[in-house]
Amino acid sequence: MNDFGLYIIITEPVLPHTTIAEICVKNKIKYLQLREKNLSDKQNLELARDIYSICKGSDTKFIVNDNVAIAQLVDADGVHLGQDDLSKEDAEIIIKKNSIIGLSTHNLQQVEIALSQKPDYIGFGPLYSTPTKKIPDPVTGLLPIKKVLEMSDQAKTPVVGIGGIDDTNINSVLSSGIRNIAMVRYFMKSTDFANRLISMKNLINDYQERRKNDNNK
Ligand code: TZP
Ligand code: MG
Repeated sequence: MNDFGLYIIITEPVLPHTTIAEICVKNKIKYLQLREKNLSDKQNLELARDIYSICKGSDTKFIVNDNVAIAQLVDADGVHLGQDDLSKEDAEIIIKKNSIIGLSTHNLQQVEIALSQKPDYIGFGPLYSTPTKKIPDPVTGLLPIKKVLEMSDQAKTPVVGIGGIDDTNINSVLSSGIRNIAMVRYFMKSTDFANRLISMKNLINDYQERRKNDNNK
């Protein structure tokens, strides 16, 4: 299965959106998502165009949150759909063939339904409480992770843990078995994004390497 480590979501960053995108490309972040809920479609379209032009041809795939029309207009690599967005099936009618589609899930029932639709990855959370979502789903905690990973491994679909993750709880999240991680505030509310990104990327990679070595013993 293609686990990828860090997934960066841009929401109200303190740095310019384009700076965030440039740093992600430089550090070969696999997925970069534009998630701006408080901007107009016109503003989102402009941002999406700029970010796409930075990601184009790089290792960083550009994903648009919610808005399938904007994804299609800028030729983005994919879309991320929540429980209240268009279904994967409907989105596929609109967006280009072979687009990456990620689905949000917040409980085991949603995980089962999402996996049956064969997305490219699923998000699961909020693992911890978070003010980033206006109407947050109930906190899942780490207890369901074992089951979520069993289900997603069987479906050969990567899971991205999300919600309230930062430098204080990242080790617990990794210990739960989660291998892909999305964070909004920890990265977006810091002017030190580049350094935070590099240290977090290294921390996750080192952890995965140790786990691989332990499994080979
Ligand atoms: N989906 C579940 S929690 C969340 C989303 C988009 C927000 C995560 O933001 P943060 O700031 O990393 O807690
Ligand atoms: Mg959504």
